[in-house]
Amino acid sequence: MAQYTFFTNPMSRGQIARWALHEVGADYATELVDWTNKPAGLTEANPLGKVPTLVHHHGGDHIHVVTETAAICHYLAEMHPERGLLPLPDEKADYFRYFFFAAGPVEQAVVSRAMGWSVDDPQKQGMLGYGSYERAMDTFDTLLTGRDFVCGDRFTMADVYVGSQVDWGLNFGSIPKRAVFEDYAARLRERTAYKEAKAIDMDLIAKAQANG
Ligand SMILES: N[C@@H](CCC(=O)N[C@@H](CS)C(=O)NCC(=O)O)C(=O)O
Repeated sequence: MAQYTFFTNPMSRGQIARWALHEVGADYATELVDWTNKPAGLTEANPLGKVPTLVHHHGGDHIHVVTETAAICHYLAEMHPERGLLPLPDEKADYFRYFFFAAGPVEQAVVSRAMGWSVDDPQKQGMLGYGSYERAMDTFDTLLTGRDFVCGDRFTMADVYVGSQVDWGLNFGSIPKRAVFEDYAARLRERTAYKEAKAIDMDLIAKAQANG
């Protein structure tokens, strides 16, 4: 049995987790999830029925379930420390700050905008974790300016998640096409693990489209 069972759908945030799996060289088996007929294994592991969901097999019946894409990325870095994707002591502040900023405010700002939700009242904006879409994007821009990666000049697992928000956002027009975002995404697209993971998901998407 593979070390991990990976519930995913190629057209989902599962693409981020697959990239993370390839960054750590994980031994994993993919369980493709049909939205209209979810496998029992998925809903047993994750009652929310969302992908990505990762089941870590420790031998025998002992498993650990990890959900939430950001948590899956960091968990994989923890389980495979030899890959050097965890932050060094001096990098931890940036690592966690950027990781959580991308998983919280950036994600909420982008999704809210996609849903057509906006709040103009400054007082009500104070209750939103991201303030406003414009504030969140300007802050994201400022955070990424002047560095190659989240932790400076060294790639870490935070870049898989933060970078995926940027990569996905540029492809789907949900974040602005600014040089800082485009340059960062270009650096990340050079990663071998990124290319391997995307090739698998693009192939699955092409096959699904060919089958109608
Ligand atoms: N907060 C979750 C969101 C996961 C999520 O919404 N996944 C979507 C696909 S991108 C999904 O599983 N949708 C199917 C459904 O809700 O039934 C994460 O970051 O992993």
